[in-house]
Amino acid sequence: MALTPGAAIVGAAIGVVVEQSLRNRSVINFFNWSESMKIKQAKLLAAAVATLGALLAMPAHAGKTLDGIKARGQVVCGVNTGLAGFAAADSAGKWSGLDVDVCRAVAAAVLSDPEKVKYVPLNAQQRFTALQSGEVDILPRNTTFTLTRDASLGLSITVPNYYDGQGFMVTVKSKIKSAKQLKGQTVCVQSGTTTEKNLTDYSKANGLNIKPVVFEKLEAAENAYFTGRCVAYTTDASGLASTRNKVAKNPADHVILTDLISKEPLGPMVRRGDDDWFAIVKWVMYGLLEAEEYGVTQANVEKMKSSTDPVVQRLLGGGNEDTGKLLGLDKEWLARAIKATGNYGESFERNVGPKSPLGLPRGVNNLWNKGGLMYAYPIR
Ligand SMILES: N[C@@H](CCC(=O)N[C@@H](CS)C(=O)NCC(=O)O)C(=O)O
Repeated sequence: MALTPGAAIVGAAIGVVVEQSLRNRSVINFFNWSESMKIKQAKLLAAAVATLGALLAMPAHAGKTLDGIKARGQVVCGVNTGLAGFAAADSAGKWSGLDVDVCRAVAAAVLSDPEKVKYVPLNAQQRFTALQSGEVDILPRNTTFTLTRDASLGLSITVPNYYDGQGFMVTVKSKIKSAKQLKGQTVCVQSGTTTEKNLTDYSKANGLNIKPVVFEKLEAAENAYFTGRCVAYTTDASGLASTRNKVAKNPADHVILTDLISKEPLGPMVRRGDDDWFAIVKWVMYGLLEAEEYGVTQANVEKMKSSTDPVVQRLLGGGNEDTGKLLGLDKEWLARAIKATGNYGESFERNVGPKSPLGLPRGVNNLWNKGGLMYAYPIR
């Protein structure tokens, strides 16, 4: 049944309203039936309408996104315009990064090929419209999960792939050591971000009278800071590390303050209303975390297929249980994703970890059993 989510909600609502009306004595008295008949018929009618409501409320176009992906042979992935470590293209046009790995892993799971991804670079303002309109299938673009974004954009938040917080970068020369020392100062910030809102909140809450200098484009905000237009530049701490490393003439001239003024759980979003696609993205993310937890790596995934550990068997499609079937995929969906990007820890180390150019510590992005927040729901 092809129904928009709006129609489904109306259907369910009609069921509830009619059931409640029929429970109301004044409505029943109006028909002047005998008391028992009234109740029996009211119950029957209520049940019928409630069932119709529930039927109407069933997901519209289950699997429509996946059908489209299969038909075109590509996952269309909305990414950053260029944030080294998360999503950036090299001179040959090859994309890499922690967010890019989400696209690659999903493409490996659903199309058996991590290369079958079309990358659409999106700035902060463009990103949600691109997903809402269907221009992209998935949006892994250093995007913070918030209530407003979850509840008002017609989009769904999936699973964080990087827990971050908002920070500030200043010049070493400024001798500023903490965010509170930014009282009355200019701070460069990009519009259409949580960053812009957090900055205003933080300034207000602490009586700092910070003067935001707002730019629509990332390069403009970065350039303004590096040319001395602002005393500080603010964004997610990971973004600051990326900008300092890639854009600063001399990274050692800039310091990222240790103060974080917000929580920024970053992760991919999908369009609301396609539960099957939502589930696939979610479980690919969980699967890569579970692979790390159980020691399945890019290098050993083939060998691990003959593991006798039931958990590993389930991850790699070795035992009798077929998790792929439940997602509309085949048995090896996750084995392919792991082979494409490595498990979550491997992707983290390669793209943003201590030995990468960004040099970010694993910190809260470690697994739950190693003191971090990364906790996969069980693949079973
Ligand atoms: N996590 C924040 C900020 C994300 C964001 O867009 N950050 C900027 C600064 S690092 C960015 O990536 N800009 C790239 C662009 O717009 O092209 C959010 O979701 O609003």
